[in-house]
Amino acid sequence: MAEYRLYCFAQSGNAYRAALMLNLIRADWQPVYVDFFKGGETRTPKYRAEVNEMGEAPVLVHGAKKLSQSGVILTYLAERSGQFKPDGEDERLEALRWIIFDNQKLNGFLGPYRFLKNFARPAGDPAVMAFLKARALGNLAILDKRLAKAPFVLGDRPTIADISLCAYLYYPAEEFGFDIAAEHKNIAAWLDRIKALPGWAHPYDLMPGYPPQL
Ligand SMILES: N[C@@H](CCC(=O)N[C@@H](CS)C(=O)NCC(=O)O)C(=O)O
Repeated sequence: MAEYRLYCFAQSGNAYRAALMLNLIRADWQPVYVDFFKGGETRTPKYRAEVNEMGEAPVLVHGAKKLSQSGVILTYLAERSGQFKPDGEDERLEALRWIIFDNQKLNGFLGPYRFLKNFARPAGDPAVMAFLKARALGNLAILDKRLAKAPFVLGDRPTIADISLCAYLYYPAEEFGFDIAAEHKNIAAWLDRIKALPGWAHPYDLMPGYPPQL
């Protein structure tokens, strides 16, 4: 059995953060497929009792530790590996600030928008979709502006803040109905820089469950 096991599925940008980090740090890891769509696995009493009481993926299992929340998983892996680790108190707090912004405001709106557009049955109500899209675009603009200042979110080198924020941005433009990279030139260049890191892989190649069974 691999050292790390990650409960995940290919369409989950939240899980991609952890999967990408594991690959970038060259960890010995294996995915555990979560049947999110058809089986509704995260909603089952068994999953909530045995895997994650919050009913979410990703979950990282490492020895006796079982961690959820991608920001916690990223922090744990950065501290253990010493890679992509914010340096000192100021950077640690700055990384946390962007990870929380990402969870709540960027992928927090973009993730549900993409879910309702592609995977939910029935698809999202148009008013809800318009709200989520406007919020996501406003927050993408904030990230694009930040990335005009430096190659990575905290400066010259990539950290867990970058790995968190890029989570949904490699999925195909058709899944959003708009091209994030084409419309945000600093984000596009930053995504290319992350993609050039050794160990980078696309979410659909890194995690099981593509194409999805709906
Ligand atoms: N803030 C969490 C979000 C995790 C999350 O919402 N994961 C989705 C899959 S992409 C999920 O399991 N959702 C189940 C639900 O909300 O019921 C993280 O970053 O890990």
